[in-house]
Amino acid sequence: MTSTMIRSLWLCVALVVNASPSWAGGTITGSVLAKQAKQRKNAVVYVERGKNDRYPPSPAPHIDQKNQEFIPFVTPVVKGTTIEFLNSDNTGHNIFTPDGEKFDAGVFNKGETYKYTFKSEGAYSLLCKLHPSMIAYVVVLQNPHFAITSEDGTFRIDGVPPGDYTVKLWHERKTAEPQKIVVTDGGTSSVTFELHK
Ligand SMILES: [Cu+2]
Repeated sequence: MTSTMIRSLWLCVALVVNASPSWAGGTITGSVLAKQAKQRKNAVVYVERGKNDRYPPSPAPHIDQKNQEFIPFVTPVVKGTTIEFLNSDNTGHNIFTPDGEKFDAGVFNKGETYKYTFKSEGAYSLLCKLHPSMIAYVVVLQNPHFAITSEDGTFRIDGVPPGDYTVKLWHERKTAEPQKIVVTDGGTSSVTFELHK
């Protein structure tokens, strides 16, 4: 057997191993409909209750402050997640939230960080006492089956264990009816949310 043949054989073995079914749950996709196109993005679509009672925290999320803006605008996390806040501006910033658990990071400067662990589910607005135009949101959820809608209002949540779920939507200003769906192993379930007041 030549070395080329051996290599080809190995390639075949690798392909067969890769092709074997290894479904890791199903997919939830869909879109958000809104009269104003710009309202379709930055909504959080999420599974209300996952199959477990507890989930590990979301992996090391950061929220930066740059050019007097919080980046990103919306950060969904699993309950119990610690978010690290950064300041990349040459000016000092404050972060506080009047919502839920309420916290106030005081003022911190470029290069300094502040960490906060979100213990209760809910949406928290983030504000800065020094710059009233600054706003962002942290949406604290029970489980990691969530997605943020893109510019065109579409979203995709992969790896959801099979089962019956209620899918909900969070939006800065709008609401939408929760949707019931069934997720199957390897299947794709579609949901459409219509935004209203
Ligand atoms: Cu600020």
